Amino acid sequence: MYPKTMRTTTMRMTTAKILIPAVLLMGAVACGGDDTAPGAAPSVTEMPFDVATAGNVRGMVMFEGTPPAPEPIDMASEPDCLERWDEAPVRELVRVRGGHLADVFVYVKEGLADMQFPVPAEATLVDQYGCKYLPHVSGVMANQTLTFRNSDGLLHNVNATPQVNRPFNFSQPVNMDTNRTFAQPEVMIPVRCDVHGWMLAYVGVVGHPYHSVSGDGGGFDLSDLPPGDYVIEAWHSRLGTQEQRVTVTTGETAEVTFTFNEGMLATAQVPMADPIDPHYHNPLLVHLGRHAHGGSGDHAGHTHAASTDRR
Ligand SMILES: [Cu+2]
Repeated sequence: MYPKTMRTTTMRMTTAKILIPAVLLMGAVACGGDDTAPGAAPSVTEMPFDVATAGNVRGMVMFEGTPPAPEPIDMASEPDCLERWDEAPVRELVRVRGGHLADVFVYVKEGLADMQFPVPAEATLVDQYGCKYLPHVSGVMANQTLTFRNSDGLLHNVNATPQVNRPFNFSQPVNMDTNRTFAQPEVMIPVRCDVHGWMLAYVGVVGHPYHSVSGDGGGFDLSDLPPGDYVIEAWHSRLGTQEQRVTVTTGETAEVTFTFNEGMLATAQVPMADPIDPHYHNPLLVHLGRHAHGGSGDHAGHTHAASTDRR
C-alpha cells in the first residue's frame, strides 16, 4: 500500500537502501538536525581489494504457507496521517507477494576477515510518513549516517534500543531530519515511536557495505564482493534467521535462495525483535508532547505551522 501523495518516493523506498546526497545531509544538519560526534568515522578511503576481481551474490527470499493476516492500525488519533493512505492502514509484519517475502535483511555475516571498507558518504534514510516508518527494514554500515526524517509535521519520537550500540531516544515535533550513527555492527536494532505504538522499524548495522533488504519481489543484491567464501545471513523480524554458504568468483554472480515458512512463526528465535501492541497509544507521551510544544489543543495545526517556519 502506498500513500496518496509522494507515491514515487514511497516506491523508491521499497528498495534496499535509500541514498541521499551528502550535500543534502549537510543542509539537514545546518537546519538543526542533531549530528553525532565528529571524528567517529574511520579514515579508510579505499576498497581493501582490487575491485576488478569482484563478483556478486544475488538472490530471492521465498515464503511457504499462509502468512498471518495484516493487523489493522487504529490511526484515528492522527487524522493527518490517516488521510495519507489510500486504504485503511495495516501492520503487515510478514509481507508476502506471490510467495516472495519482503523486509528481509540479508548481509555478509562471515568471510570478509579483517578487511576495512570505506564508510559510504550517502546516508540511509528512514522516513516517518503517514505515521509509519518507511522503509520498515533498512541497513547501514557502522559509522554511516542514518537520517530519520519526519515528513508528517506532527510529533514523532524515535526510540532506538540496541544492545551493543548506544541507544538513543529523541523527539521530532515538526518536519525535520535528525542524523545518527551506530559505531558497532549489530543485527538488528529495533526503532519505535513512543507516541504511536504501532510504529516499528528495524535497522541492521554491519561492518562493511554488503547488505540488502528484500523488496516486494523478494529479491536482494550483494554486489561487488571480493572473491571468496562467505556465510550469508537472512534475518526476518518474525521468522528468525537463516544462513547459507556461498562462493564468489570474479565476474560471476552466485544465486542464493532463502525459504522461510509459516511454521517458523511459532518457533523462530529473532535477535532483538520483541513484539509490540499495534493498538498501543501512549497517552502520557502524547499529552507531554503537545504541552511541550506550545500547549496548542490543535496538535496537527500547531506542528504544521512550526514546520513551515523550519523550511
Ligand atoms: Cu510517531
